[in-house]
Amino acid sequence: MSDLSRFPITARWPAENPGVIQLYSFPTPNGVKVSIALEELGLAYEPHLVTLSDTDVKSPAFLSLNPNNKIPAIIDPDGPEGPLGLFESGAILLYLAEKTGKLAGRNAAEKAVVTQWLMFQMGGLGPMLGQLGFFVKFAGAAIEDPRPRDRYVSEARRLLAVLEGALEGRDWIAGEYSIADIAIAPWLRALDFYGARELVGWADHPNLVAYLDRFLARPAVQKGLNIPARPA
Ligand SMILES: N[C@@H](CCC(=O)N[C@@H](CS)C(=O)NCC(=O)O)C(=O)O
Repeated sequence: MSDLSRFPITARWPAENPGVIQLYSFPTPNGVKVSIALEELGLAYEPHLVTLSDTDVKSPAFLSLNPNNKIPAIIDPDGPEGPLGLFESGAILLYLAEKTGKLAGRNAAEKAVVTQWLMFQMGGLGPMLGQLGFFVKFAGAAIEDPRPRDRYVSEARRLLAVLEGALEGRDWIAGEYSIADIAIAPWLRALDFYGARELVGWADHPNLVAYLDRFLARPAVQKGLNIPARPA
């Protein structure tokens, strides 16, 4: 029986099954990357709903696992050197792919390309579309100065054009389906939630439209998108 008591987060979100990966998350684009990867990889896990409110992500219990107060985070009781706590979705995806030997390329060259697109998402697409959402849908929408919003609209358009070109003639961004797709596609899906599809010319990107449909048709994706379940 695994003992996770050295992780203070387990006092606030107790592990019913401490022998499996503990997932602390909310179904946002960053959060679902991990639930989708866990589903795709067939790993056993226990999801815990951590909302984005300060009472959750800024609680001492959550900060003990991720001092950066953001979901997702995991504890793997069966880590390489004993139980391992981890945050940052990109790091978690790489860790899970390495643990299983799946979804990150079959040789060093393929792994490097998967990592390249994963970094493109982590350093570019995610932060830029996240800011776009802030200025179009959330609190930033009330700001009258159009420059921040315009800046993120043009960055989003630029990044979408990069992806549209890279997907020409291929189903998945690094060739085979990989953790890079699991990182990228939920962010493309978020454009609809932000009401920003028209702003960024989504319909003018046929490769992206087909890519997102292909991603959403996967059973593991459909399941992972709703884990942890939102409160009723
Ligand atoms: N770079 C981080 C970003 C995670 C992130 O932005 N999480 C958001 C939800 S999508 C969050 O927890 N926000 C809560 C807050 O900032 O207080 C990752 O990829 O894990």
